[in-house]
Amino acid sequence: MEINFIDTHAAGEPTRVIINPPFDLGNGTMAERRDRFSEEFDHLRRGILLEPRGSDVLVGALVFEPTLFSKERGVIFFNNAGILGMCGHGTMCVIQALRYKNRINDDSLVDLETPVGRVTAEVFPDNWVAVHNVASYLHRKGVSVTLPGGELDGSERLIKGDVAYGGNWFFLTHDSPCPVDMDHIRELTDYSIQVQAAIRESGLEGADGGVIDHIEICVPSETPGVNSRNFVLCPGAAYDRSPCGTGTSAHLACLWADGLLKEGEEWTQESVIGTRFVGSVTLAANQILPVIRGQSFVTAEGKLIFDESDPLRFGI
Ligand code: PYC
Repeated sequence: MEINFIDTHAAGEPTRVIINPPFDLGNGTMAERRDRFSEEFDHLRRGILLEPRGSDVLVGALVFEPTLFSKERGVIFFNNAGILGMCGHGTMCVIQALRYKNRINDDSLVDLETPVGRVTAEVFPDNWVAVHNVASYLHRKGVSVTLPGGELDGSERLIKGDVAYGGNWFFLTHDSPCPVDMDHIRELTDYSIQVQAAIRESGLEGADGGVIDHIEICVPSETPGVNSRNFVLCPGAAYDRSPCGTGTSAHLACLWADGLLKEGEEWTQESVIGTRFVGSVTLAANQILPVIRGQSFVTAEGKLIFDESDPLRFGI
């Protein structure tokens, strides 16, 4: 089996884009195709992304071009651990891959059906894309989770944060054990994994039992003109190199709920590697609709080869 791919990144976070995947997920909605992908083709999710062909950092996107059966363009995002609801940087990457293949033009609006709802991408020159994300909201404010005792003094640590939705479920905290920068990636990752585990053990959930599987640490930025810097741990323990589109959406929803952001006001969110997205919110029918703007680039094009005699063809 062979699968054509286009590799891309947005603000440093990579996405492997597969346009019209050569395996049959049926003609249903993206939610139905997502379920079929995870039930019947999980070996391909692993094979597409994981080592030795890829790495834990890669996000994948299956893009379904309109057909006689479905007029909508659809997309399913996934990562090293499973399926993602939405993916903001991934949407920018999908748009860049479609643009590279001459399937869309600058200055157009592209609707995408995702398993969690419709998003629209506004395409601008110079590789810029604005993602009009799904409705985002603060679900629970000021929740505490307890981290186990540390090696030094054995005392437990209480971490306070908000639970918010931005297309995925986030626990957002301003409580960082160290500076949010590249020199502290290991510490930030270990800490966020502990927070993830504490959330799981506490039974804390998003609305309708949503799994809170992304941890976002937000601190003020020291860069002039930038509002905030974040570190985002994704399910699967890789950290987001970008400021995370869905994480920025969840953050904007919290800021709006706290009266710290007005409709239309711009918020510049910086990632742990120093790349940026610019976000804002609009309000419609009492819902917060985030718009996240960023740049993405194509880095490679090729075909994945699944050699039947390769025992590791479906990943490590
Ligand atoms: O940009 O929304 C995002 C995202 C989710 C996981 C990795 N990136």
